[in-house]
Amino acid sequence: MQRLRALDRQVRPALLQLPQAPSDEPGEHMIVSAHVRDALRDGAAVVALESTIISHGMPWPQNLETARAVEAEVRAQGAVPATIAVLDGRCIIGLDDSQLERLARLGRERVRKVSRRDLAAVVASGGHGATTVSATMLLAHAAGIRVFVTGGVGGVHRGGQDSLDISADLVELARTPVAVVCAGVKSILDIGRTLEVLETAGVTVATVGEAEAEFPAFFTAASGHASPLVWPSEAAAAAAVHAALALRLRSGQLIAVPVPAEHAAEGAQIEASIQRALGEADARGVRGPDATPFLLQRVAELTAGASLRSNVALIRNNARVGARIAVELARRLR
Ligand code: PSU
Ligand code: MN
Repeated sequence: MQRLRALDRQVRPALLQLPQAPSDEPGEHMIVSAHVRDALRDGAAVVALESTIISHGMPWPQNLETARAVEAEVRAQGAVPATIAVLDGRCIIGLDDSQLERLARLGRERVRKVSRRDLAAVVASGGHGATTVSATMLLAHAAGIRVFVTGGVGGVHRGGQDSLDISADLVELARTPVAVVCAGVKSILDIGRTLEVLETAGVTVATVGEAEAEFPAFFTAASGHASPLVWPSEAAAAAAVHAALALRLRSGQLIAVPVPAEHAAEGAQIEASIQRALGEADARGVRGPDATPFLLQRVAELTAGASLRSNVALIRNNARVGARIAVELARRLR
């Protein structure tokens, strides 16, 4: 911490030139809603939120309820939420409530799951897209948003060393300077290999919590993998994001928030369900972009909704912590 503070003092002069405005021009296909634009202009805290979790990650109507609750948590901390999605071929940064409901009702059949590689195609076709962590990060960055809250990020799938099924989220974290606040990586993935790829890609990975904390596995705080860094507070996390911006690192940060003990799902039950879902995916040949939504849905079914309840509580908790980081970062940038 001491060293970080010294670093902060050294780089502070460089911050005077830090652009408040987006580093990449948004372009005609991107609409930044008025309340988000105003907040960014005023240097207020803004938190980006993704939309794949709404269309593909949760069933109706819990998806809409959760999306609204997450936005409310962000507002309660004094930050402005900006849920990001593609509607009618336009990238929208900061859905209003009717757009949020529209996206939630359309669901996975009528909304495409969109990562970076899919973005131009969905815009060109005038269709609807739910942005994954990768596409949400790049759009948030284009709009000038520096903090993004989600549930869990993608990673290296189990067996990824052979299939090379490695989420575009990891590559995006390597090249886009946005801090992604999440509850770690679900054990539907290979957590150890995910951390290795993040290290190779130069992504700062930290957990907000007690010293010696493990990198969390979404439903449980323990993953068996030490967290590369641990921040004792939201302020410390914000200081690291601030230093990375000042250093012009151009890479992102992954900030993990362990599940609060009272919301941890039954570890053993979840693990058994994950094993079964993985077996089913394999047997049915579910691969590629369909793998994550399939596994999440099957785990929710197999745990009779326990994983979904845990999921909702977790994301709200992430939103609270992420918004506090955004508020502290905005204060430092002022
Ligand atoms: N992990 C979760 N919940 C999710 C996702 C991942 O626990 O909703 C979504 C996110 O949008 C993430 C995407 O960016 O799945 C990763 O998909 P893939 O594994 O196909 O890269
Ligand atoms: Mn994949």
